[in-house]
Order: sequence, then C-alpha cells, then structure tokens
Amino acid sequence: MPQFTVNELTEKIKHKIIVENQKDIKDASNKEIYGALASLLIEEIQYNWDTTNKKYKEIECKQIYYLSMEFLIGRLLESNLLNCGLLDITNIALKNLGFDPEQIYALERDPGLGNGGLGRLAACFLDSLASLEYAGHGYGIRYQYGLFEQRFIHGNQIELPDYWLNDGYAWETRKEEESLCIHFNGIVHMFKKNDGNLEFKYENTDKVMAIPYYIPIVGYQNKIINTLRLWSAEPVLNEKMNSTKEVTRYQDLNHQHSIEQISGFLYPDDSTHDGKLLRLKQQYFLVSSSIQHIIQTFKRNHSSSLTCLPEKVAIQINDTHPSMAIPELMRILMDDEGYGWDIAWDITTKVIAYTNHTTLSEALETWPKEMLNQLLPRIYMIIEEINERFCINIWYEHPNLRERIPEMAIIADNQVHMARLAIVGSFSVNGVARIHTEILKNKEMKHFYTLYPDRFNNKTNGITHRRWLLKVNPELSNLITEIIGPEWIRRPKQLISLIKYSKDRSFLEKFYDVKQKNKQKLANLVHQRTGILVDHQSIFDVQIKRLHEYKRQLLNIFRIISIYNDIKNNPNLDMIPRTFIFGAKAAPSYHLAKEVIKLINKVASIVNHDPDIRGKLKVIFLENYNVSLAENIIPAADISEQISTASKEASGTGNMKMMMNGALTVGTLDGANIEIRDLVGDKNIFIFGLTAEEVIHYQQNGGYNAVDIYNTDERVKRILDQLHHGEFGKHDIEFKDIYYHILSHNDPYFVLKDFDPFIEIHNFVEQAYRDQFTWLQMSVTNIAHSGKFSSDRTIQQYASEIWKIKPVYESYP
Ligand code: 26V
Repeated sequence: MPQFTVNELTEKIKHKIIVENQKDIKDASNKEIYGALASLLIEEIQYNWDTTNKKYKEIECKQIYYLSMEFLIGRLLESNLLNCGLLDITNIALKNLGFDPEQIYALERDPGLGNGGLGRLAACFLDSLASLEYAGHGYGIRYQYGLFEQRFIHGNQIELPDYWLNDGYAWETRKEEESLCIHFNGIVHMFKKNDGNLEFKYENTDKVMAIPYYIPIVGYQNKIINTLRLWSAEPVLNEKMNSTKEVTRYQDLNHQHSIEQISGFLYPDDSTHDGKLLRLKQQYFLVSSSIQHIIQTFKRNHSSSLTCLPEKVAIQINDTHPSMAIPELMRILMDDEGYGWDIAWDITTKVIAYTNHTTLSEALETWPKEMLNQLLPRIYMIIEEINERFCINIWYEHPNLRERIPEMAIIADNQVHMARLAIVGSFSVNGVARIHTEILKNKEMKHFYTLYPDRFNNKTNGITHRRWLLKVNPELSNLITEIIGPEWIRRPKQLISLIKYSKDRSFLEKFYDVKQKNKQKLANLVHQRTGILVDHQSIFDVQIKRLHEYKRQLLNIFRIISIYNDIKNNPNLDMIPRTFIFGAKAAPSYHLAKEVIKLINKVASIVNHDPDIRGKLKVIFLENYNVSLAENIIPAADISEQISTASKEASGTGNMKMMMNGALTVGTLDGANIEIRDLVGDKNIFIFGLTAEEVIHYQQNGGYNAVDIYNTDERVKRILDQLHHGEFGKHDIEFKDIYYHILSHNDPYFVLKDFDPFIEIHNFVEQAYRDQFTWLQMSVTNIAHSGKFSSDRTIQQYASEIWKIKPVYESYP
C-alpha cells in the first residue's frame, strides 16, 4: 500500500467528505466519516487487487477455492486498515480531527452470514490464505438476512430479522457481467450419440440467475488481495427468456419472490438437519454457480485441457453443505465438456477435498431421495451412478466390507447420505482436531477408513491472531512486541519467546495492568448495555458460544446456582467475587436451548438483585452474541469455559481465542482443549470430567444413572428441586422441562455426572487465582503457547498436505 503521512491522510479524508457529502469535515457525522474512510480504503485496495489477479494469471499458479454456506467475516474497516498498514495513522488522523476511531469502526454492521464456529473458521482461513500469500478464495451466499438479532424480553429469546444491507455494504462490488444461470427441476432427456456415448439434455427447467458480489480479502501488509465471492439469486432477465410462457411465469411476483428467497436468509439452526427444500436449493445454488465459475476461470486462464484441472485447482468443501460440488463437477465435465465417466470421475476426485465439523448424528445431512430427484434430476442421476459404482466396487474388490454396504451406501433408506457422498467423491477427508479425527477414523467413519486409509487426515483448527490478538487487544500486542520484538506478528509461533518472561515480575505487572484495563472496558460496555455495574477486580468467568445441550451451559448455570445457595446459607462465605459472562444464541426452534437461556436470565435477575449476595456474584448475559461482541469480551476474560461433554465438540475455536488473550481454560478433555493441554501442561489448565472413552463407554454399555446422583448429591437435588418447584420461575411450569429432561432421559450429556468434578476444579481455580503471581505466570504461559493455534499454522498444513501448494512469491520469486 502507498504509505501516507498523517497529514496526507487527513487531507484525503477532508477531501472525500467535501466531494461525497458536500460539507466541511467539522460538520461531518461519524457515519459520513465511516463512509469516507471505507471508500478511500477500497480505492487503495483496488490497485493491489488487480495486481494480485494479474500475477496469479501470469504465473498460472494453483488456485484454492473454499466453498462454504457460511462466512462470518466480522467488521472489516479496522481489520482492513490494519492489514493495509494504515491503522495507526488513521487512528491518529481521526483523533486529530476530533473523532473517536472506536465509535466510527463500531458503526459498521457485523455481517452475520454464519451460525458459529464453522463460519468463523472460514473467515479466519481466508485471512490466513491472503496473509501467507496463497492463491485461495472463498465462495458463499450473499444472504439478504443474516443470522437473527437476539433480544431478551422477560428473559426469553426473541428473534428479529437481521437486514444487514439496509445502508448498503461498503466492501462489496456487484459483478453483473459475471452472472450465471442455475437450473432447477425440469426433465432430463438421454440420447445415444453416433459414437455410442450418451448425451443428456435438460428441458423445462426453472432458471435462476446467480450474481456474484466480490469482497476483497486483504493480506497482512503484503499487497495480496484475494477474493470472497458471494452469490445472490435473482430472476432471469426478460431478454434471456425463450418463450412467452416463460416470460409470463417470471413476471409473476410470487415466482420472483421464490427465486429471491434462495439467497434470502441464512438457516439459523446448526443443531439439527431438518431436510428443508429451500436449504437444498441454497446448497445447489452455491455449488452450481461456484463450480461453473471455477471452470470458466480455469478455461480463461489456461490453454490446457480440463484433465489438468487437479494441477491447477483444489476445492475444499466446508462440511457436507456444499457436497453437491461432486456431482455438479461431474455433470459439467460430462454433459457440457463431453468427457466420459471415468475421466470425469478421475478429475473430480482429485479436485475435491472435504472437511468434517461434527459427529453429532442430528446434524449429519441426508436428503430424501425423492426431493433431490425432483429438484435436481440430473444431479440425482449422477449420485445414483456414483452409488452404484461404489457399492459394486466394495462387493467385488473389498469382500471384507460386503456386509457393511447398507451402512456405507450413499443412497440408503430412501435418503441420500451427504457425508458418504463427500468421502467417496474426494481425495481428502479431514477432521478439525486430533481427537475428532480419531473418532471419525475409529468410530463414526470407521468402515470408510478401512476402505480409504490414506484419505483421512487431521487439520486442527486455528484462528487468525491478526484479528484475535493484534486487532482486538492492541495493548497486549504492544506489550508483547515491546518485550520480544515484532517477529511474532508474522510468525505467531515466536510467541513462545514470552516463556522467558513468564516469571519476570515487571512484565507480569504490566500484563496485569493490561488485563485490568480490558476488564474495565468490558465492565463499561456491560453497564452501558444492561445497566449492571460489575467489579473489574472480580474474576471474569466467560462462556460464549452457541447454545447447545452438548456445550453444557446448563452445567455452568448449575454451578452458579450452587454458589448462590452456598452464599445464602453462609452470607460470610469467603470467596473471590465472580462475574459470569454469557453470550449465546439458540436456534429458534430448539426448545430446550431456549429454556436454558431463560434460566440463565432468571438466575441473573435473582442473583444480581439479592442484597445477601453483596457483590460476590454477578451474572451477565449479553444479548446478541456475535463476532463484534466476542471481540469486546475475549480480551477481558480471566476464565474460558470449554466444558462440552467429552467427544462432542469437534474442536472449538473460542478456546484458542481466549487462551491467546491470556485466559485460563476450565475444560473437559474434548476437541482442541486436549491439544491446548498438551502444550501448556496440566499445571496451566484446569481439566475435569469424563473422558471421551468414558462417555462413549457409558453410551454403548449403559451404567450411568442420573437419578442416583440426584438422590445422593444434596447440592444437585436442591438445584433440580429449585427448578421443579418454580423457585426460579413465576410459574410452576417454568424449567420443569429441564428437570424432566435430565431425570427422565437419564441426562444424555452427563451434566450431573460432571457436576462434582466441575465444582472441585473450580476450587482449584479459586486457589490459583488467590496467588496472583502464579496466575499471571499461567496466563503468560498460555499466550506463549498459543502461536500453534494461529490459523496460519492450520492453513500451512492444508497447503502442504492437502492442496500441495506454495506461497505465490516463494514458488515464483
Ligand atoms: C449444521 C447445520 C445443519 C443443517 C442446517 C444448517 C446447519 C448449519 C451449520 C451446521 C454446522 C454444524 C457443525 C459446526 O458448526 N461445527 C463446529 O465447527 C467448528 C469449526 O470446525 C468447530 O470448532 C466446532 O467444534 C464445531 O461444533
């Protein structure tokens, strides 16, 4: 980026405001300043964007495409300024002009184009791809409505639509000239050609236009700008129609509306797969437009035939949601490009790679075969053929697996099993943390692992340290740079040098001051949003993530109730004041999760207003948890609650973000917690509860009885009875669902089983916190080891082990 002086930048902002708003800077609103800055920055980015594209084309390097139904990119102004190397001078210029930079950055709408971990991971990956100089781009959907906005009314979650495009979106460019046509429904005709091969033609399909919007992905101070392409669904233009019948149909408003619905809203349920037709349309819409575009780009940039595609393209599919990329690529290669099955299959299975993000059976995707057949007849035909060849191959080549065919077949029980399709049609299948991959290999996908042992691999998740440390915690970042130099910014593993200072009192004091400042800042935000005063000297105990039974917010709230009961019994209880901070959205149809939200709010309102508690306990449930709120909470966390039922959380990434900001993890041996423990050692993390083996053993053999615990642990009995008798509710019926769910369904997530170990480990936490020197040492040890969890490491592993690519300037100096 051309580097300006503060004065030059100031003049540019002033000029922009005059040209675009016809006013002097002193009369400009924060919103106008935001607009001016974004527009200046886009102009700066444009040049490098163009250069990057030309460079990629010139050197004909391999391109990586990350296909995802979700991208949770967060706000972009501040992070783009940072990556362009303009953040510091912009902050100075704004302050000189009398504006508060933070207020201006906060004006940007946070695009909620994802549910949680899976969508945020996609965004971290794009940041790392560009920052490490890899030619890697994203394809997704430009939903008109992002994830709902959450409000609490009488403690209940209310969902409001998130029309995030209301004021326009500064970072996108509509590329109408690159529109593509997507076909749904219709009938497929099969012809025999003279050469004996088959030819397929489609008739009477419903056509939908896919218009791409480009968003620049700015690499960290390296002039690389990659592209995130988001597709928007629109009706076909009149002039592209072939018959008057078609014209009349497309002029029908209902019809137009049903087309726009395809990119209308993000599905807010990441807990259950419910097999809705619109969701299937969305998936095919993403897949067909992206694959068509990828093929077009390949043809434009290379003179070689599509048999070379695997040398020049890898497509990573983010969970099974885009798994129809496999039959879609087959379709284009065969029906449009004229290849026979075997060549098309060879190309496809060398291009597609699949990442699995969950083993929860409720979330595994299957589609009723009739639905798929009707909506996408040609795609269904191809899936049938893939299935048939797959099953025949097992029968003849792998007789040891013959009996397993019913559990492995892609089409079985009238359903199309998308994970099976993704495994069969790809060259790589990866899990997202070591334990998760092991569970895939040895349990959930074990027969596939027997069949394709080399296909399975692990890529432990990561987070971009540029957003999650450098941007969100500038004071800590400056302190780190002061003591170990700036190397860590480009090589986050260098954070390990902090170990040398983990006992250095003067450094620890400075670290303490930074943490306190961040806590005070969060306390201010809490006060401003909720009116509740929190003591920044109390322990900030944080659980922020989607609300799911397996994540066990319930275990956390049971402990809070237990502490509350202890204080009521003994108002002089000696304890360090605690502030519990929650952030969580529940899927709108997830009844039990919504009950838990209501319960947390109820406990909060009782605890926060009970004079007996005298500031020992505060419970804060912040509304509308999203990326921006996470950015405010994480730098202030003392404790990071990662307490899922072991074996259920594939990886988790909040655990990494909080560790990187010096919070200590209280966690089960699940997901990436295990790898965090391996690095920092048992002394620097608080591990408790059942192991994955134990959980799986109970699930397979029985032997756990929740009622026994209810009958023997008085604390547990009291808490559950409080729920049952309505002590936490106005009405008797409130929270009875939770009570019965635990006791009559034998507590499927082992909340009661892990209750005592959870209380116990927190006694250790409290002891540790009393010795501030030790605590700070533990925090710094965590930060020092957090470099491994930069998504730079993850992306380097995808690059070398799956995609076989090198950074552009390394391979072509
Ligand atoms: C599932 C579904 C089911 C159908 C309806 C829409 C929908 C949307 C999202 C999902 C994804 C569930 C899987 C998921 O989010 N997994 C999370 O992925 C994170 C990144 O790898 C990982 O850290 C979390 O542990 C894992 O739960």
